[in-house]
Amino acid sequence: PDSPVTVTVTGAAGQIGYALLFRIASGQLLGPDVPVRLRLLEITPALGAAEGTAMELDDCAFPLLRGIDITDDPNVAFAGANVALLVGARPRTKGMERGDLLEANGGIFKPQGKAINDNAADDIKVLVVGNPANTNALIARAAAPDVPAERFTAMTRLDHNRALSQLAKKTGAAVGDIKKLTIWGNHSATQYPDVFHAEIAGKNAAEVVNDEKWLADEFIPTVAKRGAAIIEARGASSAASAANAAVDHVHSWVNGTPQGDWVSMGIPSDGSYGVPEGLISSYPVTCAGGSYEIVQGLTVNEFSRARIDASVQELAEEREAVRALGLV
Ligand code: NAX
Repeated sequence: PDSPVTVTVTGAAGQIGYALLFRIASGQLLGPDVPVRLRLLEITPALGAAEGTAMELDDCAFPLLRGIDITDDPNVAFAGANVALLVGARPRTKGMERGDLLEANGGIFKPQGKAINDNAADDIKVLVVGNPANTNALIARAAAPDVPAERFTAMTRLDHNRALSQLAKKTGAAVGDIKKLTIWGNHSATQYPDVFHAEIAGKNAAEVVNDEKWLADEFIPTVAKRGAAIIEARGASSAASAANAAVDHVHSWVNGTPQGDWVSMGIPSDGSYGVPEGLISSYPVTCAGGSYEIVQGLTVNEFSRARIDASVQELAEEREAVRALGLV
């Protein structure tokens, strides 16, 4: 196709934006023969920094990059957008209660959802990266009644990739030999990385590991608290790995998942696996033809059930909180 795909990135001047934009422009998001047009949305004081990043993008002379627009107006940013990566968010600062955090992010994701509703292309696909990602996606979705709900997704692919890597380290397997791992629930410390259906070179991963104590006391907390460990080590939060996961998420959604494997995406629940309908919760999904489907029929053991329920409970509480604020 020679007409470019329009990709909008919010928070474009931030650290994830800096790691993300060059990969999109180089063709890694959509494919090596798909031209892209970038739209960068930033708050007014960061427009200069976004301009600087755009200058560097120009200086890469990417053959697929057909233009860059920079704006602080969501209506302009999402006009004709085919893919929207909502990265910019209000971080939790010292002393901030969860209610304050949700309210501040409501002030960002509600107007952006409306701007997507009113301006984006019919095939718009939205990935929310900015935290709290699942509930920010819920807020944006609620503000976009004309867009099919399933187009609003939240990123748990970084958690998925972290879990793959930890499991590979533990078992000595190559990452590429591990399939069918799942992140369930919220992108938060309650998330549940599930290895019970995963396969390592064709063998059941839980059987290969054969160590429930390691799963409960090492694997799950290491994956769930990896973001904090990165901040501790690096003095800044995950950026390149987050950008990489965003590229993976959209690439899978647009170009499909391989036979015999699946990925994790935060998506509006249809009630599958006992998750209340409408919550944006992470599921195992396969992708084909530009859409995704929840992997059905997996047996959920007691170990998994308790952990999925706890994370989903947190999502339900976040939904109650944003309901009380009139955001959904
Ligand atoms: P930065 O603070 O470096 O960048 C955020 C950018 O967003 C800033 O340039 C800011 O000006 C911009 N921004 C703020 N409000 C905006 C608005 N209304 N419209 C447009 N732009 C706006 O943060 P960064 O490290 O890039 O992280 C971005 C978000 O990703 C954070 O919310 C972070 O918590 C979240 N993350 C999510 C992850 C996930 O797995 N879902 C992992 C990585 C990351 O922690």
